[in-house]
Amino acid sequence: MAFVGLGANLGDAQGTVLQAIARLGQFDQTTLVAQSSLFLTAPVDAAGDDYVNAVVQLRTFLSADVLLHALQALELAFGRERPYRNAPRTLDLDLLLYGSEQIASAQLTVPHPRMTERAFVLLPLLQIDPFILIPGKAAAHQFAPLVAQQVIRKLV
Ligand code: PH2
Ligand code: MG
Ligand code: MG
Repeated sequence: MAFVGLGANLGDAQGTVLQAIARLGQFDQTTLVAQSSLFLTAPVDAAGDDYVNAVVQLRTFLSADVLLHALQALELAFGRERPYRNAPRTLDLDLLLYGSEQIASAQLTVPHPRMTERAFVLLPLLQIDPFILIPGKAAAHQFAPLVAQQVIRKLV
């Protein structure tokens, strides 16, 4: 199972996230197993409008690298530009977890290194699977108290 975090804060963020979730379910050798609610979240370490965030669970036979490339292609299909770090974006797709694997390559770090510090990742993830383990770290729910002060509101 892979978990992917979605984020958008440019243009029709909610529409983009919903369309992107549908497109993730159409990836080769992949099924959409679960999706969280959409959340409206205050930017963390970033400027610009509030974000729409969500997390999805995928069953996939794609390798982590191939999945990463497919995620990057989908970002581009939604007009993603990268003028500077954490710039407002039409669509951000982050590979959060890939089974029980720990990956540290030049292109990819899994588990996503900041996922335990961010309510906009942790809370949607826990909504899908309250018992999910973060390989090399701990049960995800153990980090929830640390992000309790971050502003995040359920949309749909
Ligand atoms: N993504 C970031 C930086 N800050 N803040 C929120 N609320 N949501 C995000 O998706 C987000 C962020 C870098 O990818
Ligand atoms: Mg991100
Ligand atoms: Mg990203």
